[in-house]
Amino acid sequence: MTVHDKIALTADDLQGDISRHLKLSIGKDASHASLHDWRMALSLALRDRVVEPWFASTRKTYDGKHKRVYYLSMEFLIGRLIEDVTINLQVEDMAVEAMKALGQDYYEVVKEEPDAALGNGGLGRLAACFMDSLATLAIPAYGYGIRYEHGLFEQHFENGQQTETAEGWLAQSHVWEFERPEVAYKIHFGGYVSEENGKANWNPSETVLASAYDTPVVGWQAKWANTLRLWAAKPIKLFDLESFNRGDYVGANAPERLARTISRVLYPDDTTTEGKELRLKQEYFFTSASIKDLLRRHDYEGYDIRDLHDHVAIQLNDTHPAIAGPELIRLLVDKHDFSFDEAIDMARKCLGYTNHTLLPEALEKWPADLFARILPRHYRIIEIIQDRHIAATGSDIRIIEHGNVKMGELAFIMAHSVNGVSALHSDLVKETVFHDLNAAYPNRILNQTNGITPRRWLYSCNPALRGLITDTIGTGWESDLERLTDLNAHLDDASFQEAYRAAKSTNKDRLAAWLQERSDVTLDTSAMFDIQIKRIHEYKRQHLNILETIALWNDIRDNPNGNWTPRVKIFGGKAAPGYALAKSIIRLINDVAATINNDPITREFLQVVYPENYNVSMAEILIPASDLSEQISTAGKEASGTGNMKLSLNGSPTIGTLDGANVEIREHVGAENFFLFGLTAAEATEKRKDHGYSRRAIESSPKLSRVLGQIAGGVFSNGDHHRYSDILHNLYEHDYFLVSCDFDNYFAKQREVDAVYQDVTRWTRMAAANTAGMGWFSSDRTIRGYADDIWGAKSVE
Ligand code: Z16
Repeated sequence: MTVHDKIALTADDLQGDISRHLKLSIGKDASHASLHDWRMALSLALRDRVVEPWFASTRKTYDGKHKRVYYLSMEFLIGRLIEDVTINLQVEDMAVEAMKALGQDYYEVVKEEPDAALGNGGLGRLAACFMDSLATLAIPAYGYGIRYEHGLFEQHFENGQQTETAEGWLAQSHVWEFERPEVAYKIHFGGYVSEENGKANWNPSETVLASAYDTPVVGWQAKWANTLRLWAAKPIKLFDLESFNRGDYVGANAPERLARTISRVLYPDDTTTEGKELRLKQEYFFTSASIKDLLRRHDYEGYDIRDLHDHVAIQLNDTHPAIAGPELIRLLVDKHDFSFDEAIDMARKCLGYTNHTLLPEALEKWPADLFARILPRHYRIIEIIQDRHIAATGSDIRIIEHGNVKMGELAFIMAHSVNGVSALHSDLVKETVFHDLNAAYPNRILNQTNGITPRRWLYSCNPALRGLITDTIGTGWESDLERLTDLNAHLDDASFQEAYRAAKSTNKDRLAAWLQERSDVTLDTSAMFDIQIKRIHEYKRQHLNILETIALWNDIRDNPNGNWTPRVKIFGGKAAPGYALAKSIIRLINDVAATINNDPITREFLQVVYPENYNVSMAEILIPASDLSEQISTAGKEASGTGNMKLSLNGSPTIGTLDGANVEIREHVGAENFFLFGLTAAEATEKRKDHGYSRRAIESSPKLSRVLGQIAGGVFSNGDHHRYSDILHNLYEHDYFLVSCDFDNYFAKQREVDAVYQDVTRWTRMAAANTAGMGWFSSDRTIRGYADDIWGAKSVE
């Protein structure tokens, strides 16, 4: 049976469904329908086809009494959904044909869909890839998160400087979701705890309603579909009639406004936490609703609460939902008569925790007084967890320390399994942040190296390469990505190489056309496209990249008749609105671009472009067109990276450090197909002890000294000597991220890249070897690892 039989679909059916939805669901006549109307109609017609497999999956899970995975995440960075669904249902051709018969261009309609940007970066996108893999592997699962009214802010550049505006994806109706008004839980905050006959009783001062919205997530070839359930905050009382009657019309709306604030907006910081009351409320809001929901389902299915761990695996995506431990214990003790020991034991059997960073500023902690004010019962429960932990292990690690509640320690102690996201990162987790807890709980820490879904990050975003792969090794690789190693037999085959280059060049043309239309920028598509796309952060070192660009510009100017390899340096990424240095780096990149791009001497060799508002949809255009992937973080600081995987899979070799998953990527694609430079994590740690290292490194590098002198001299700032004093001061005086120490090594490695790029055969082989070697990085492999090692969950069938 093909997937089309399974979902009973032909192009004619689809066309009929689209017309019917346009008329009956959208209420529009085809002659008056806008692009937006067509998109709604197409989406609804596609959604219809997801419902059957979705129901069937729910039924099978229920009938087979299968264990369910609950993935709790503050962020799901989904992007657009139409293509996701057409790809997984394998109906792209049909959709194109049906829309054409209706006088519409399918691809124009697809482009009209706004991204669901309910995430900041890697962590949120990982959750979205995991949802795709869970459905593809037919593992019964729910994603639980927040239905933010405003996703990640939109980025604009004004005179090269980032400004932000609110994103508004929900201003139009989101046709992929089903509202579930009957699924709602009261979520409490504040108040005090009293005791009655030895039972704790929480008397909260504030209550909001968590109301469910479900989006089906269908897997490859519609084999299975799971649910993404997002919670929206609503008032328990819609309107304050008393205030209204008094003539206080603003006050009458207060309950509504207050409640909705909780799910109003995604916090835009990726790796710093601020300890804000609203953020804590968001975390408890969605975690509590999710735990109540899974307990209700367990009860509804008639299972004993004492068997919860046989039916439920809860994964905490970072510490954001770490309150799940105390919340589950609270419900078990206060509502189900468990003893504390029994409840702690049960919660631990259900919970797993994934750590995504070692950066100290990212490790969540809450002022104890704030925490105790918002969640008084949980605060008390955390004290009890801490006491039992100390009593059982003799460890002197505390959860509450120096007036703070530390969520990393809480998550660690409450989980039966703690994992890092790359081999190096997991080792460092053991050696650093959780050194002592690792000793107290040996074998609790394990590794699950991140992965990416090949359906979106190859099949869907790169039709040219998809076609070549299938022509070369047949189908099946889409859900068994390690079959890409079959490409290795063709790496030296001239016709394969030519076809591989043709695919890359198609993608570069597509990017060039997109940029021309969007920003009126013209790209030289024969130049190397050198791409760094990710959040802007000091540890990711976009400044290292732009400093190297300036040094290269100097060299070209000094010797304009040299044998230069033309390059286009492409940057993409947002800075957290409050992160001043990251914003300075953005401005510097834009200032350097303005100077260099207008230089007639270097123009044919070097161009810098930075399209604003990088997001998932933009990544889908940039990644397939990339020739060189910049993964240049200070070793020991990038937990994994996942953009590194997407670029390499799409035939873009890496220039990078031994950091995060770069280490494993290099092992899989072969050291000869990876441009390695820079200090190792251990060397970086040593270097920092070497007082005055950055000034010395700058002084011993003529190229770097010259570049910094130019910046200080106002070459890129219209003579303004102070515009970049923050960056310069940082580099000379601290340079914690070792830009100065890695600079010369990076510059030299880039010149090696230039030379190899001129050897077309060698370069093509390298790029194709990257594609062939990356199969292991499918998120299907990652999810199998979690299912086997952490969840004890199985594929159905
Ligand atoms: C995030 O995206 C990551 C870590 C973190 O603490 C918070 C956020 Cl929002 C990233 C890591 O920086 C990255 O290395 C990793 O690949 C990604 O999480 C997924 O694990």
